[in-house]
Amino acid sequence: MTDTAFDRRALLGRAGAIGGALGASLLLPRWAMAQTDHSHHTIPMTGGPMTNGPMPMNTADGTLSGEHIALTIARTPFIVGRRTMQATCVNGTVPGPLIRLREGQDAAIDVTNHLDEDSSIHWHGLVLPFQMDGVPGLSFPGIRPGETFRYRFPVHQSGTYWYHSHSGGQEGTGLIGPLVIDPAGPERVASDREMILVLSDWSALSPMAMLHKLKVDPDVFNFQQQTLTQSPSGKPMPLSDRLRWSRTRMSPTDIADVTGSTYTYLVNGHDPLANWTGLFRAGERVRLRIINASAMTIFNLRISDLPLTVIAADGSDVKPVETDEIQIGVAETYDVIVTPQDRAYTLVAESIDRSGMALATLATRPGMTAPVPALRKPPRLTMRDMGMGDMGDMQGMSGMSHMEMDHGSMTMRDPANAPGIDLNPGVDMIAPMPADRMGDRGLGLEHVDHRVLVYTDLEAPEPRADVTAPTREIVVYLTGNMARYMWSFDGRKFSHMTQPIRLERGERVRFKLVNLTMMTHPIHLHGFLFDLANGKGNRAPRKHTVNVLPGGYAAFDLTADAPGDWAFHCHLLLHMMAGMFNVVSVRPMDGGAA
Ligand SMILES: [Cu+2]
Repeated sequence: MTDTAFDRRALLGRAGAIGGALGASLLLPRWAMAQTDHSHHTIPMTGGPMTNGPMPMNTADGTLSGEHIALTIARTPFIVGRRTMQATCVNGTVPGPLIRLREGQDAAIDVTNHLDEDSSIHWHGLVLPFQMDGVPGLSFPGIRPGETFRYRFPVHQSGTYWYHSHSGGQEGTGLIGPLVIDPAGPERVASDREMILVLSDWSALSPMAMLHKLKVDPDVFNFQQQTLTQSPSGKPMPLSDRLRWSRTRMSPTDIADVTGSTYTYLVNGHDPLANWTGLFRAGERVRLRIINASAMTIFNLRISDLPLTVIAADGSDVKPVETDEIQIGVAETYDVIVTPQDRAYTLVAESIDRSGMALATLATRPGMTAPVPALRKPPRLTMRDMGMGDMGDMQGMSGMSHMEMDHGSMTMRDPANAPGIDLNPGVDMIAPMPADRMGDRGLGLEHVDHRVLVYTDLEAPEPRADVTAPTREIVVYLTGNMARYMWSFDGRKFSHMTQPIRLERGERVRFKLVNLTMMTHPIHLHGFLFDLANGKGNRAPRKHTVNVLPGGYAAFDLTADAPGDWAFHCHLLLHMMAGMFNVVSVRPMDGGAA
């Protein structure tokens, strides 16, 4: 379907204003619906938007389990607010059905494509043969219209994961769903109930249309942009600062490039007014499986008056750690335990730029609500976010510009600060002094008056023998030009001419991801669970996606034990589409072929 047709549908939906009535008659998968039966162990939900009619399911509650699973990809009407739009979805719902596997089983998943374009499904965070990874043009040809592809893989892990299309912008139009793998033995941390919370962002604009608009005007979705005569603190901005901001061609409020001006933020497919509600009994230990399945939105998640005990990150168990707020990058997952009392709680997932929020309620009875906190003030970039190390923290912005003016020694685009990158118009900024930011709170959470999870809080529950010292370091620069909406690694936009990152099979390498831009990028490597190099030694936590904060770096180690070609990219969909993507190629393959 063309973008034009998509928009016309959206307009018709708005004119019709039939959301409420239609919503009640359509079905969500059981896990995503309001909970009405307290005896049921899995998920909650109240009627909100809906998608289409019932589809064949393996189990009574719509969860798909077992050795053989069938999925169908098709276009389906989807209602957000009062608008009916077309979604690309799995088995008729957005998000798609819960796939629940068990560690140790073999999975055979048939995916049939009923679209009029190619499609695919990638199993995000699963370690499997590369031919089953679901990236068209890399791991397989993709699934043509009308065809069925059988994914077959052994399940060697457990935890909370998800799946999504890796074709065009389909993941941004609804082709997402949760995937949970139960451990072969008991869970490390027991709970009385679980809820799955799929966070996503929804727009009437297709990702391709967004990309086009952003190429024309990078601020098109930014309705919070300050005038450039004001400093980030709201005080009049000295001329020197104004010049510097304009030289870096960036607004200090450019925290997210697609915002609440076009996005509605959803929990389990429900917009904030639908108020998805999860029911529990007072005193229960409730396990929340939180998945950020957004296309473009990093969320700050918190539940007023309820501490969050994080027990897993990206599917892998961590030593339980209590916190109050989590910045969750696109594609990350967290499992947390909460022990709510006999009342209602509001779960808030605020977009990183604070232009909107996804909302849900946890309650002991249907219909209960709790106050919804106001959106907090939009965050401001600090000197540390601009890659000036700690200087900004000590001196503030005016101090910095003083130094710059007095000494002229620190520039924002000195190639000596990023050896090896391709310096071209796609690189508008080179952070001069990127700092290790794995112990830093995410953007905008620096000064909130409660606990915030940072990567250095994460630690494997037990020492691991497979965490050893790397023998080689690979530095990857995250680069971009905001004004032209160009995104790349090392200044090179992905194309068939790009050299892959080559790893020798079996070698142990460190990836150091240096963010030369002023945005947070959630970077994902397919095919591996890597060891976050966060100073925990042999208790390094395993992850598949890492937020790299602006002007800083993050690092992880991995053993190149999975031969094949693996996608490596920013998980902000439009950044990936714009070129922040490369291939990690591990050789030799089995049989010794290089
Ligand atoms: Cu990015």
